[in-house]
Amino acid sequence: VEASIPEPQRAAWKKFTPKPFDTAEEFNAEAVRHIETTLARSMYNCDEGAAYAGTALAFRDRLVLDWNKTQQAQTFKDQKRVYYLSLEFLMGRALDNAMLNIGKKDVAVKGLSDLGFRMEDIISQEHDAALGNGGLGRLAACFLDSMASLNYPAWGYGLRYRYGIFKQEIIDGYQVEVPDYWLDFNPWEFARHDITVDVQFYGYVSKYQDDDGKNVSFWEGGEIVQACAYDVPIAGYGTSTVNNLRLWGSKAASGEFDFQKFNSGEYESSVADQQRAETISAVLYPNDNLERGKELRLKQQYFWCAASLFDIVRRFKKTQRPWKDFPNQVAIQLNDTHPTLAIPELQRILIDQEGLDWDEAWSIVSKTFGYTNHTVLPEALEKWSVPLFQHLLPRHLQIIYDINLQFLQYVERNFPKERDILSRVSIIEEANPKMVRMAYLAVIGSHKVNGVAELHSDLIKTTIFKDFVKIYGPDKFTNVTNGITPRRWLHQANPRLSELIASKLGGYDFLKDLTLLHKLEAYVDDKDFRKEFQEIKYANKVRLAKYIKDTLGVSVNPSALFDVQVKRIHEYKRQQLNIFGVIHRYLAIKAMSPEEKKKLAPRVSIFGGKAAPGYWMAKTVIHLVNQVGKVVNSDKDVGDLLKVIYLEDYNVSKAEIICPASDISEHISTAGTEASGTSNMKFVINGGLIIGTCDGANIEITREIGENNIFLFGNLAEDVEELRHSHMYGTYTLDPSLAAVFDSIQSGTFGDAGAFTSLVNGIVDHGDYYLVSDDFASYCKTQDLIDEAYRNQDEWLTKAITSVARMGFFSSDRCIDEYAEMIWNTEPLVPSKDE
Ligand code: F55
Repeated sequence: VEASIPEPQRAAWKKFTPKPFDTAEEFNAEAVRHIETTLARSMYNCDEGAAYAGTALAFRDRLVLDWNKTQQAQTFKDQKRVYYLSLEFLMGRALDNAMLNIGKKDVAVKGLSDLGFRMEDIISQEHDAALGNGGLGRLAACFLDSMASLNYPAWGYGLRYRYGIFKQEIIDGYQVEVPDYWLDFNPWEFARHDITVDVQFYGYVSKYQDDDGKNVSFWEGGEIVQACAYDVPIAGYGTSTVNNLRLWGSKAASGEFDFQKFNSGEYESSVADQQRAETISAVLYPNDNLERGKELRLKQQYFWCAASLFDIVRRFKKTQRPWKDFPNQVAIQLNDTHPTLAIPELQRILIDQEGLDWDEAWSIVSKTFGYTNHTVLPEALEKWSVPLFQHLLPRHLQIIYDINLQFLQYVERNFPKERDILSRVSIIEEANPKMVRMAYLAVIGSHKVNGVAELHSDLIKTTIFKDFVKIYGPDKFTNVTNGITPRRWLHQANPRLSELIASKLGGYDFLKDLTLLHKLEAYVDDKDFRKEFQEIKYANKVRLAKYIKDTLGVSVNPSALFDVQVKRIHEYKRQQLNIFGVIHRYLAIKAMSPEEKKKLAPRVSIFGGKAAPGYWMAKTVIHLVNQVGKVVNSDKDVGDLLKVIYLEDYNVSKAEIICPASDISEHISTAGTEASGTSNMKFVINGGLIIGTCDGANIEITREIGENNIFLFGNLAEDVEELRHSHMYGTYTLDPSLAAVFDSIQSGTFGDAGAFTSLVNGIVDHGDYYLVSDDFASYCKTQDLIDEAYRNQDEWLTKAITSVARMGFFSSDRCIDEYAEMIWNTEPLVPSKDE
């Protein structure tokens, strides 16, 4: 590339390349320049918001220079790239991460204090980028961080929602949803108005014969919506690699207005057309683990897949390589089934537009994609009705039918004696209406399918994809256990702990190689280290206690045991089990003598998380937690012994305050339902212990940290089916302690009993699908063990330190290396120093 630019231009360019700031003074010069010129604000008008903007823009300048270099180097080197397709990227705040990755935070801290600002206040000015629901979206964000940090040439592709996940307010104990308009000021995105893709919807398919007499299909008519690229730089830690996250925004194809309509006086309808186009990327669907089959959601999926594929193919075609090289140059990872349309879309491009024949095209397609499954819950498996498909994407439906035909013929040849297998594995479910099973299409169109923790990866092979294991053999299915980025979830969230670790390990190398944490075990008996570790936990709890006081007006004792469950509210995650346990504890305290009370460890039960707006049972759980809090927190008999807190609007930046402040966190899903869980990892790496079921990554966490360091309880996944069956057809006995809890609810202890009947009846009368009653005794007993263990602070501390030391496996860097090796077949591109 360098050589292709004539010498005089190169020299001129080099001469004027901006020189990034180095000192506090140079930082201030940049920040003030941005505030005065970019923002057009004067010093008298410089509040914390403006100081945030100035700081962000100063760091952004440094980031962009490395970004340009990285992208140029990746183009020049032309090796295999990874494309991570995800409808969700739950990024959180960017500034602190940018400062960590670029370096120079110390310089900015000094500079800002000269201007009269505290860095903490400036960082908290930033609005979270909340383009995701929960674990799946946050995993994508951790993966971007790791791919950049490990120098993989990788791009994320997603949607630029105007509204991210709604903001949750708790009003009178109920969840109220408020729109999250987050784009007011976003210094981290670059609108690429020159990078657009026209995306087609509706229309019909025509058939022609080309000059060689070959039948060709062509998708015509319908309407066009334009995709516009917005790029977000993703900086790696300890490297100059800056990757790209490309988010597509939708707008009307003709640009501003339909001028014909505009001129003929149909002004309103031309504005309406434009708004309809912009609706596609307007809002993130707020359901996690539930698919509701809305047309607009399918439009979002196709819009994003078509724009991304066009972009990827355009980039490949610039290299002028033959098509057969495509899978050697491009790896596309599908984050769940949401981007599955990319499979028929690539097949369509190759056959309808590039003129390849079917087999040639399919061989390319099926070598390009990998599919990650995140759930076995039946209600979360995506299905789209055939009539809707036919209407919106007629050509894709044909291609899916053709893929299905080829596949079923193959299955029939290989399993001629199996009667029912064809209907079981068909992409088309023979229901009324017929449905397209997206997970099956994803399996058939990918060369690898992975689950996200060992148990989950085993489960998908024996349940939802059992037949496919028989058809393709077991090697198509693999496991990549989830991980988290230690940069955000250890260093940024818990700077003091990170510093303490660095002081013992001789530097911050562990942030790049988390397995180095094992060296901490040598300090488990070191008095000074233990004291410092404990003080840090306490300080983090004081910080959370202050946050609780400031936001809710409730005083909690930072010496109490902080028991935390923060995650999306879902029946399978069993927040109801937790709150029933809290009520059980409350009833016990009410019955205690003063002597007994003295022996009990004070506890703060902290809940947080959003419920999907249409998920009534989840909203009922939120209501119950708040009602219990109202009663318990003002009960003089209880005092400090128990407080119940509902933290409003749980999100990434709040998680960064909460995770370092827990003693115990709850990961208590019905065994076999939580694919992995990732917050379990965030809590343990911050020196908290876990109460959990044998589910998801809890199992591997136990294996790594040792079973003495985790509080496991409850039935095993292998027994769940039989238990459910016994509820339905056997004699069902409710756990007696749980019955007492229900009595207290139904007698109105926590307000209007009628509000909670559906919650109680689901367990008492409707089969207790999530086994709350079956696990209740075991759960309460384990909570008692926790009380006892917490009384012995010395042993508790040993468990916590030992656990941190053994968490090295759960870095998302390890995940990314596994994906690269097993699925993507890609190598890092190490940036050259001299540039
Ligand atoms: C969002 C939309 C739909 Cl249609 C379906 C699912 C989701 C979603 O948010 N899923 C999700 O967050 N899944 C979680 O993925 C995590 C990362 O792999 C897992 O740790 C977690 O167990 C799983 O529930």
